[in-house]
Amino acid sequence: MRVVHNARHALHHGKVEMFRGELVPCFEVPARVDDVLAELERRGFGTVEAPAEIDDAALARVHAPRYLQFLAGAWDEWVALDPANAQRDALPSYWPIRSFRHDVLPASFPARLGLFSYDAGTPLTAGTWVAARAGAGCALGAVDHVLRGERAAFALTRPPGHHAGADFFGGYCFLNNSAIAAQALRDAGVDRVAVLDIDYHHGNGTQAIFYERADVQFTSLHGDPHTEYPYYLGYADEQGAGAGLGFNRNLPLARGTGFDGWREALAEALRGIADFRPGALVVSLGLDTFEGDPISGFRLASPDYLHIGEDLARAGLPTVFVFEGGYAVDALGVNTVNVLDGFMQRAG
Ligand code: Q9C
Ligand code: ZN
Repeated sequence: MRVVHNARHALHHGKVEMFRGELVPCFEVPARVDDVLAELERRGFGTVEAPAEIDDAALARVHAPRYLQFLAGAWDEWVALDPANAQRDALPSYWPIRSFRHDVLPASFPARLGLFSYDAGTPLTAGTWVAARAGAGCALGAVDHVLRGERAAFALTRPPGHHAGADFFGGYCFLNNSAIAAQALRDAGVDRVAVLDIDYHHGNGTQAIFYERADVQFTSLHGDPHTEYPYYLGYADEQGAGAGLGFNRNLPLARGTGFDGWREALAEALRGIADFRPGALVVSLGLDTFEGDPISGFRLASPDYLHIGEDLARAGLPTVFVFEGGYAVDALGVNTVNVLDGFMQRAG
């Protein structure tokens, strides 16, 4: 399998995130991708390559121009507030919730930081824009391989993407790599694209981006938002709206779910995807469903990920895998490569 690897990922390196009243060390760390790369090498799995330079037009197919502009200049604005900020992550403190205006773009940088985000757990750092933009390039590179006839390709990048919406960041995500991949497949002429999100957390950004569309179907398996992040989206009754009604599917599962229950939900998700008759599949590949994950609550074990890969291959679709969450760094390489390996073994 072709692996398009973001060599610039470590330029995004948050120090701290806000958690229950204190700043704690980031869970989303550069070692995550390094561990996956090391496991690919150890097993001699796949061909690792760098992405081609990207065209920002592909980002603007998914993200709002004023949001992209904000991201591109955010670090310089942060440091301009106070030169000492060069040593600190930028974290928002204010958010325009119900009754506030979203159309006015405040001159204040901290005000715009809050306008374009939804949590205080997603630090923006000196290299965030460069790393995230290169990561979107990896997603586009993986799409190119699949368009050229490869059965599957993997975009190995961080920061992750599925919580980022058209004009907001959050959940460690800035650019929605999976949405950018799905849109690029559409733009290349694939009539119907399915996105399957198997990260522990609901892919609220991807859902929101495609919610009113019938050409991109979104399906997500995740921890029940009644108790799990991102809390405010990801419920089973969210089925899409307008032209997109019937093309969004959420399968929330209780915290504590093990592989048997999880795999039944996967089978159900894959039946819905088959009914849609897509020309390609984008998998938001989060590995935070692992029993050892420090911030999640499912109980999947390392060998289970081989079966996930096999089940996904049985869908018989050209498949773009996009790396998302997964924070048990020591097991992350094995679990990730298990999915890809199981897929290729079954795909032949
Ligand atoms: N201190 C992804 O997996 N908050 N994002 C968790 C733990 C945010 C996860 C709180 C979790 C976001 C891509
Ligand atoms: Zn996650």
